Amino acid sequence: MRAVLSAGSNMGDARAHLRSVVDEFAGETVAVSSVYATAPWGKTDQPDFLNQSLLVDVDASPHELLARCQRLEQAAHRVREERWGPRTLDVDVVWIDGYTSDDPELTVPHPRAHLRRFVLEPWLEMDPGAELRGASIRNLLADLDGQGVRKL
Ligand code: A4P
Ligand code: MG
Repeated sequence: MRAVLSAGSNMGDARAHLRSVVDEFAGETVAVSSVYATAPWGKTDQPDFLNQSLLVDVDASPHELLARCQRLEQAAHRVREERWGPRTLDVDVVWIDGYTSDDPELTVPHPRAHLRRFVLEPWLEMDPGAELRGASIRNLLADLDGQGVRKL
């Protein structure tokens, strides 16, 4: 099963938190994006994030993949406080090939992915022909304005 994951951190050692995700999926990774410094989305009065995406090919069910992502968040001692607020590590399942779900536990594609430059830009880097909700990532990006994203 192919999937796109998006990792983000803006607390503590953000580079190390992102590395923990890359390490977890090292044997199952098709492509990994650069690390991007990104302006906070949603709640803007918080530090910039580092974001990175992975295209993985895992021998697991969608919920097993989510559980692996959540274990990584827990290992980074993530404290859930305010919505869209600062976090040590957030790992979202952005897209799964041939799979959609509106289950609140695991909504796929991620309901806000198409609005987020910090998700689409790294995805475009990994897979320039990718599509989301019937639109090319490239066109979705062209429709977004603002949202500073800088490849490091
Ligand atoms: N859940 C449902 N679908 C999914 C999915 N596709 N992937 C459920 C992951 N989780 C999914 O998640 C709450 C619940 O969503 C989980 O229990 C899971 O079962 P959460 O991560 O605890 O909630 P949250 O992160 O506080 O809220 P939300 O709305 O999910 O936040 P997001 O969407 O993850 O956004 N700005 C920049 N620049 N970079 C960022 O990385 N991240 C956020 C968080 C906001 N602004 C940002 C960034
Ligand atoms: Mg999340």
